[in-house]
Amino acid sequence: MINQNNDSTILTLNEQLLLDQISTLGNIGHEGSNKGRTRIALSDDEKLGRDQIVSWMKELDLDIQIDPIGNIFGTLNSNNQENQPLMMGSHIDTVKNAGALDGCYGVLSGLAVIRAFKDAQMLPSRPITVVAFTNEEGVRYQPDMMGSLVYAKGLELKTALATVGTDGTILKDELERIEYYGTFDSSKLIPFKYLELHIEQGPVLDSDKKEIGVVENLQGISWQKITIEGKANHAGTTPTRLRHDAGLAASLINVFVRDIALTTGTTLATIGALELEPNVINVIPNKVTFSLDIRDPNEQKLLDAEEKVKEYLRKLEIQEKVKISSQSLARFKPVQFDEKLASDIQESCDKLGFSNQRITSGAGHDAQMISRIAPSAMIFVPSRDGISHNPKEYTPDEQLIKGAKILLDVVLKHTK
Ligand code: HGY
Ligand code: MN
Ligand code: MN
Repeated sequence: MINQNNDSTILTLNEQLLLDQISTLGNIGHEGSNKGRTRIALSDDEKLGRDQIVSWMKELDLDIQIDPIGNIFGTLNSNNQENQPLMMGSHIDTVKNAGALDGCYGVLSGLAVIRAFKDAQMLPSRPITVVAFTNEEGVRYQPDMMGSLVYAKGLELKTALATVGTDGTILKDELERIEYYGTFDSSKLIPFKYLELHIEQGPVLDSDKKEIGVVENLQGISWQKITIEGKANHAGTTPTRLRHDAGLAASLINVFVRDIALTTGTTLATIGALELEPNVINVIPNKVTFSLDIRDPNEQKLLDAEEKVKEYLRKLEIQEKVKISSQSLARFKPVQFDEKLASDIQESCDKLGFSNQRITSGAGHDAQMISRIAPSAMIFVPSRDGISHNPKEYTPDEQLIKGAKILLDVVLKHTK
């Protein structure tokens, strides 16, 4: 018997199974004690995570497809197969020493929504697809949000496949090695709408004591790799005036970008990865390579910050007698999400009685790429103390369930 009235009071989430799956996936790549888990994109541990997602999709009897960048699509068919799918997604790759929720929560909640349809023996009015996108974090292969960017035609597949990782590996080789170099032509699967449920990863909802964030926009992101070449010399015999100190120059750049952030009050700047050469205690570094992550919700301010950095690098070359080069790794403008879908989310919060507020996403997400090809929006739940990209990332179970209930309610609105 297929119940066609699709009333959310009949559809219920298997809450415990969702929480159990978050914990099971969170154990894959776990490094023990308080080190969290590490599932860098296309690594052996991430393959184990992928295999786990695929097996849970099989349990739900979904139509599973892998595309040539390794995106994993699981689709619940409907009685109107010709309708475009309602899509939910996120990612299961992580940064180093990560929490259990970033990305995984959204993918597993998508599966929980589909499970609610299966448990109630309800066929949606359109297919429902859950996607785990490849390489959202961009830790090993830049840019980040790579799988969703290729899917949204913002990056050529062959360019992505040829990407050289920070470890010297070629992305396509690794995709083949973990057996996720798929053949599915995902350009045929354009979503009707896209929803992504995610932890906020910042402090706003937690400090404002709100249960749900209705994400209306996402800030601009600029990633670059900066290389400084100086001159190695003896730490004990080289007078300061004769130094070509690449390490010093890098430190000055860090202070400079912090000043930009303090001046605008909205720009954020981070040097997250840095390598000194020869990296020994008594040698002035002759080379430093580091990442520079600059973000701002306002495109003009982001452009201004990039311009200021460029000018400062030229000035520093003369001042410190070093050579400085920079290579762009990722550049995404701020994104406005679909207002109709955002108000659907807000309406569901009000109906279910969950406190909520509009919010800007500080983090990058696959939704920002999918918004190029379909109306997209995001639902946030609070991160305790705003902590994320850290094993201490935490959201209470009851909060995770509230987020999944909103996801289910909004999906139902579009699949009746
Ligand atoms: O960098 C980001 O904001 C995302 O986590 N990839
Ligand atoms: Mn994420
Ligand atoms: Mn992340």
